[in-house]
Amino acid sequence: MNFSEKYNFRKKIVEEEIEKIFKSEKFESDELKEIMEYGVLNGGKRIRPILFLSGYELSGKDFKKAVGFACSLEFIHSYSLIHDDLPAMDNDDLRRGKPTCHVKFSHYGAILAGDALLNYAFENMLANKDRFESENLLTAMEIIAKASGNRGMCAGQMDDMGKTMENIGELKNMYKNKTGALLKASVLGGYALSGGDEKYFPTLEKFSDILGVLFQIKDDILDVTSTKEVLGKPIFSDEKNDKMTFVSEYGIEKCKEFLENYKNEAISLLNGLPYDTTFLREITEYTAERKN
Ligand code: GRG
Repeated sequence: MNFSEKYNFRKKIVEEEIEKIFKSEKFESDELKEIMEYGVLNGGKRIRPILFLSGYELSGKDFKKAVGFACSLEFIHSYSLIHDDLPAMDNDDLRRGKPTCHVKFSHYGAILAGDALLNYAFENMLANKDRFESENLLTAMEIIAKASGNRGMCAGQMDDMGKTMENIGELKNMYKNKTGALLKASVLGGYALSGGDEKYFPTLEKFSDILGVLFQIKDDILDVTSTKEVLGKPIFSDEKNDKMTFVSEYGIEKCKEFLENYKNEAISLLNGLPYDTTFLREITEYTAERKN
């Protein structure tokens, strides 16, 4: 299989699993279920669960065993997007080419669906408890819990919403938390769930930190070079919101240079691991070259 076949194979399996979860789960409120399902199953690259599975299979395990658990990363990511789109935050009407949850349903529905998805993510991780060593499961959950809250994504979102970035160091730190933390937790969480050798954690951490920066620089570039149709959301949103970005600070050409350098640095870290890192290398390349 070439890279896109491998990627799409995993994407399809993850999406089928999410659909299965929504079908089999008992929901107290059909209205809430509808909004949660819409928020998760309306497209998306599914890069976090796919990264999680790549971390899981790094030490030679079969990724299929971890698919159920991996869906939790998409639940957390989807909650963050639903809340990010709200009028109190980025106030976006379009996500993945479709009306955002609060536009299609209601503000309270979008808030509650986000809350429910975050909680359900952890319920779903625990639903997998008999399939994995308890210690590995707890370590993976700890990594993901820390990355999602005040030590990671929420802290980054808080800074993005309320703080004027004074310099590139502050911008990088905000991105490291807002976007990078969950991407990093996806790789490390998957590796931890597989019981991978702790010795290689620091290298994987460095790798996924760089992957997060890479992802964000590309996001900043796409915001000014892509189209609404391809991105599925408005372009020039950072400029509109008067936000400092890598592109506003350095310009597109310099950012493309950064992408190349970070990509090479990430790949050389992967080359230092005693595993088959082909797929993670390909994901890194895809992150730098993606169109949406
Ligand atoms: C509301 C707590 C809270 C956090 C929101 C992730 C986030 C924090 C906001 C999203 C804002 C944004 C556009 C960030 C840039 C990077 C990013 C996370 C893009 C969206 O993720 P993709 O590209 O989206 O993986 P798909 O649609 O493919 O799932």
